[in-house]
Amino acid sequence: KTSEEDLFNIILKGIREEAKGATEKLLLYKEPLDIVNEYIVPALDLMGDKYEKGGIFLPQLIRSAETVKNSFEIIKKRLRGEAEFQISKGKIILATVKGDIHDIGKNIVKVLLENYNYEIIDLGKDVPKEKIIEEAIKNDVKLIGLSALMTTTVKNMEDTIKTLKKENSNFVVMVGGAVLNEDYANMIKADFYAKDARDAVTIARKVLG
Ligand code: B1M
Repeated sequence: KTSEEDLFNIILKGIREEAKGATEKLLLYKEPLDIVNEYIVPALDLMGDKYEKGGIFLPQLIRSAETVKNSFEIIKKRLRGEAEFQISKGKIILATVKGDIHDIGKNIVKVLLENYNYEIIDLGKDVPKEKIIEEAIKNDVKLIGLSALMTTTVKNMEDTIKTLKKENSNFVVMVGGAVLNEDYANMIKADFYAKDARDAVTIARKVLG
């Protein structure tokens, strides 16, 4: 019976209407971020592989992504419920770079950083470097977090970092996204590489305290 299937299979099959219930059940005994790491990311990785190999088509990938969105609604509520609501520890800009519309990972990072009392200015997805620089200056932001999921858009990430540093060498840039690793992040001159949302919090603490 589908209602008893776990979240992993619900995401694979794209059963949107069962995602919330399955997530609520998991939250009875699992930490919110463990659900992300043990169910959501592996299921999307598998769907991505299948899509790349031609085993599934784009509409199926979209349905899985929508299923994750429903699940994350519940996870987000739980994380927000745990927040301590103290005074902001500082502002951070988050954006998925130009040409890239993948924002599930960025949104997870956002909720976790908010949970640790950072004020997030979320510029969304497909964001041109000009917009990022404008907002960083306007809001007097030191730490800028960029996300990219495709080999083709890492180039835009590199370009954004270059322009940011040229504008103000004190800007600190952290990058993340499944297409990156530590070496690649160094190569494109990012200050920090975050492999997941927990890493992003560690970096924010280093930079902003
Ligand atoms: Co797309 N997609 N997709 N996709 N998609 C990938 C990235 C792909 C690898 C799949 C594949 O073929 N194997 C492939 C890129 C190939 C490449 O670059 N060589 C691909 C493609 C090709 C495309 C389209 C071009 C398909 C098409 O239209 N023909 C298109 C892109 C259009 C565009 O961007 N211009 C497209 C569209 C989509 C959907 C809309 C269906 C959907 C996105 C929905 C959305 O985001 N709103 C989608 C999805 C879901 C994926 C996969 C399957 C999963 C991505 C994801 O959300 N993972 C992906 C394959 C994969 O990654 N294995 C794939 C879960 C998420 C929690 O992980 O984003 O890595 P991630 O975030 C992690 C960490 O990386 C880190 O923390 C997060 C939490 O742990 N992190 C940060 C991320 N950003 C961070 C920022 C930080 C810090 C940490 O600081 C700032």
